[in-house]
Formats: sequence, C-alpha cells, structure tokens
Amino acid sequence: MIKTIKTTAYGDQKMGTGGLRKKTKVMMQPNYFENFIQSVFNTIGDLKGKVFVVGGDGRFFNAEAIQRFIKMAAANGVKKLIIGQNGFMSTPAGSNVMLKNHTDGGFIFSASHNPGGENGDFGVKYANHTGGQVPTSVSDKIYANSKTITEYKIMDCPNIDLSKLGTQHLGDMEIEVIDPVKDYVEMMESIFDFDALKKLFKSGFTMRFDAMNAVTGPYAIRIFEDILGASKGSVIRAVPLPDFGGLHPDPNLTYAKDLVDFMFSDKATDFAGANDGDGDRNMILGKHFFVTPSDSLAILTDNYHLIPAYKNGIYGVAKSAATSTAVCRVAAKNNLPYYVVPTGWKYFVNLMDSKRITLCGEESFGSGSSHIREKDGIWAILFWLSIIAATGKTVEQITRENWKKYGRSYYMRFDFEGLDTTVADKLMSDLEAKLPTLAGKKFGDYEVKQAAPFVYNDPVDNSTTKNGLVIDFTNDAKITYRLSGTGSTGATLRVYLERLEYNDLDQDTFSMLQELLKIAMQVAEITERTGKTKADVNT
Ligand code: VG1
Ligand code: CO
Repeated sequence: MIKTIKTTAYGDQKMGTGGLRKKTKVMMQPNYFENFIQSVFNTIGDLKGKVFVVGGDGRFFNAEAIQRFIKMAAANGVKKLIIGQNGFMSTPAGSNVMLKNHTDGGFIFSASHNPGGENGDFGVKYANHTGGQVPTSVSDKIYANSKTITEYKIMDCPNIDLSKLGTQHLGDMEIEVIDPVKDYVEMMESIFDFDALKKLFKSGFTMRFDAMNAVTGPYAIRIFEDILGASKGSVIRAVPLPDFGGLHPDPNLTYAKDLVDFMFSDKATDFAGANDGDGDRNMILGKHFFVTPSDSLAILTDNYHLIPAYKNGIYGVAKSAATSTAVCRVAAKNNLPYYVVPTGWKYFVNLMDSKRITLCGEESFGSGSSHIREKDGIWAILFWLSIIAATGKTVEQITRENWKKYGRSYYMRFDFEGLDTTVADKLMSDLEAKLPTLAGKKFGDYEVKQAAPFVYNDPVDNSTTKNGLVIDFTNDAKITYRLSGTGSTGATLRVYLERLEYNDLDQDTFSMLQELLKIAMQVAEITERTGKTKADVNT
C-alpha cells in the first residue's frame, strides 16, 4: 500500500563536493533521509520507466536507508532498481553498473572517506544518466525542493530480502539484486592485461592492500588474491564494518599511517595500496616510498601506452586546480590536451562525455579514466601494477625517472580542521579581497606573480564555477586555499602548496615547503584568526 506522509522541510540539505553528507544522527532524524530522497525524485519529475542503481559502502544506517529508499522508489513509480547484494556497492562499481545497463542514474549511500558509525557520518551520492554525480545546476534544484517539501510517498510493506541474487517485485517495481563484484571484475579484465599481472605475482612480487574495513575488501580479495595470485593475506582489513572498525577510512599519510609505517619498515612488501570508504580513492606506496597522488596522475599519463585499453591513444587529461602541475608537464611534452577544473569529480564528467579527456585525477588520492564517471581506487592500483609488470621497475624507480624527465613538483596539502564556519568564511573573503594587492610583493625568496580566485568555465555546458584562491609565485611555486565541501560539522581550510624543481630532486618535501607554508599562514592570517599554529593533517 502506498502511503503519503506529511513532513516538514529541513533547511540544510545542500549537497557539497560529493553528495549530501551529514552526521549519521542528523540523517536519522525523523523524515530527514526521506525528505532528501523525495526532493531528488521531485526534481527528476516523471519516474515512470526509470531505472536506478542502488548500493552503499556498508556503513551504519546503510541497510536501513536502502530499505526506506526501495519503498519510496516503488511508491513513486520507479520501474526498476538494480541493487548490490546485501546493499553493498562501491562508488566505482556503481558507476559501471549504471553505464553498462544504460540506467537513469543511481544512489550510493556513503560519506566516502568520512568516518562512519552512529557517531560518524552518513551520505548520499546521487548520479544521473551519465553515471557521474549531478552538476551543481541539478543539486541546486534538489536543494530548493528540499526547502519547501511537505510530503513524501512510501510503500507500507515488509523489508526486502537483499541477500538473495535475482529478480523480485515490490508492487509494480522490479528489483534485481546483483553480485556487485562480478561486473566490476569483468570491466577491470577488459582494461588491463591480467595475464601479465598473474606473471608478476608468480615471479614472487609481493603487495599489501589495505581495504580500511570498508567496501573494497571483497573486490580486492577477488581480484588480487583469487584471480591474480597475490599471496593469501595480501589484502588486509578486508571485511566491511559498519563503523570501519573505528578507522577514518581516508587513505593518506595521516589516516593510513599503519600502512605507511609498514612500507617504511624492514617487512615492507614490493608494493602497497589502500582505498577509502566507498572505494574511489587510492594511495600508492612502494618499498620505503610514497607517491603523491599528483605524481601518480602524471605517471599514469606518461605510461598510458602500456595498458591495453589506452594503448591506441587517449583524448587528453584533466586535473583539479588544487592538484600539482606534474600532469600538465607530461601532457604538454606528449602533445596531449589538458584541462584544469574545480575540486570534485563531477567536473570531469562533461570532459569525458565530450571525448576531451580519458584520464583525470585529484590531489586528494583520486584518479580515474573514462571507463566510468567516478574515480576508481582499484583501477589505479591495477594501473600501477601493470606499469611495474611491463617495465620491471620499482615504484621508486618509476617515480624518480618521471621527476628526472619532467621535473619534480614538491607538493603537500595542509588541513586546518574543525574551524568555526564564520571565522573560516571571513578568512576566505578577506583573503580574496586582499589578492589584487599581492602581485609584485616579495616574501623572502618568493615574489608573487599573480593572485586570483580560480574560475572555471565549463567548455561543454558553459557554466561558471569559482573554487579556491590561488597565489602564483615567479619561481614556479603556488599556494591554493579552499574550504572543504565534504565535512559534516564546522569548516576545514585546505592549504595546498607546490614548488617545482628541475635539478634538486631528492629533498624532503616538508622541508622544501616550509618557507612557503609560513608565507601561506602569514598571508591568510591563519594563526591570528583560527588560533592554530599548525595544520591538523599534512598529506
Ligand atoms: C574532497 C576532496 C575532493 C574530492 C571530494 C570527494 O572534497 O578534496 O578532491 O573530490 O572530497 O571525494 P573537499 O571539498 O572536502 O575538499 V570522496 O572520495 O569523499 O567522494
Ligand atoms: Co570516496
């Protein structure tokens, strides 16, 4: 039976960089989740004949949210849902299922790299027919709808059994429960040379993959251990847990410190990788060596010809503005077009759909290609393993050779977390107002070349986005400031530093950026305004 439930609007259902993210307890407030889903449905309009993909990263409230979603979809006239078994599906696997089945989009219930659990975060990523998350023009409409919503529709019926593969019905709606890993594995087999990778592991090559108790454990076991032959136990923390075992499932130098320490110890394997909560981020490590995500993107781009799916050529590449310029140098030397977009994967979607780019990435441990419309953690690791298999070189050798060829962008991101939003907003607006006065100013060895907000004009839909403030120096150094759009409380200020060197290639990143960090803190008056003398996270 379809029920219409009266509701009151919440005023805060605005999506950020990647979907709607809130404290789990906020999402669990009466009608909160339902209001948002109904606002999406209202924005889409006629749902007759529409097919959506549904899954999540298994975090707390996932199972309950999926049941509520199914009942609402049926009540709103959706034709069919394709759902991952037991409600599990990584973000990249979801994008693949959306594209493969030519669906109208999908819903991945995840707050991605944010901690989970009852006291953690919960989120909804909503994608449209492109298989990628919707542009701001659409999320603005959803937000507007959510502010005036008065009722939603839901079926009054028992929960659906999502453990059984196959087709069932709820009212007129068809529900197909699929193995979320199967299609993903097939896609990876169609991109990479799995035989070459099997040989690599047969030769004694060792790896460790840290699934961080999140969604990619089952994918990683199937691909790395069962199919490619990495030794049993190579995949650690492989069982997705509702609270990620208390971990912050964000694979970076701070939150994946265990793995980093292991790779810098005597026990280190030849290679290590990690993924985030919903499987779209990746971290790459070699023996006693860490690869920055910005360098990783440059290296993947320089080696595309080694991968069967790309060997006949790629259209071009793109990076977010905050990402280092390493990939731009590779692109320029190889006559590849490159694009610089705002932070957030949704900005790559138009470029991929219009065949302007094939590869893209962000400094925040994200890289991917046009095989789907999301970043893809396991794909990045398979790409790295393929380069190693084809060249016989170590992660460190591959990276150092890239620096020799193209110069090294010393790069690091500094996050100042838990700031008061008013203080953070004021810091940014005052800084923006100050930018025009900075050109020509000298700070020690650094002289400002130009300072301006980063503004992006999308070449496909002509939309304009302003995201972050950038100070360029005459010696190829750069500071970028942004406020995070994925947090659930307070504000996080991200300060991204880059300094390019062509000769001095073997220095410690932090030392190389120390002076620039001081300048960045001074110019934005970070300590004076926030009371913080140093960043909470360096990565
Ligand atoms: C962060 C990253 C951004 C990434 C986004 C979603 O956004 O900086 O590069 O696309 O998270 O990633 P922000 O606004 O907090 O800087 V995921 O893996 O959380 O979907
Ligand atoms: Co993620």
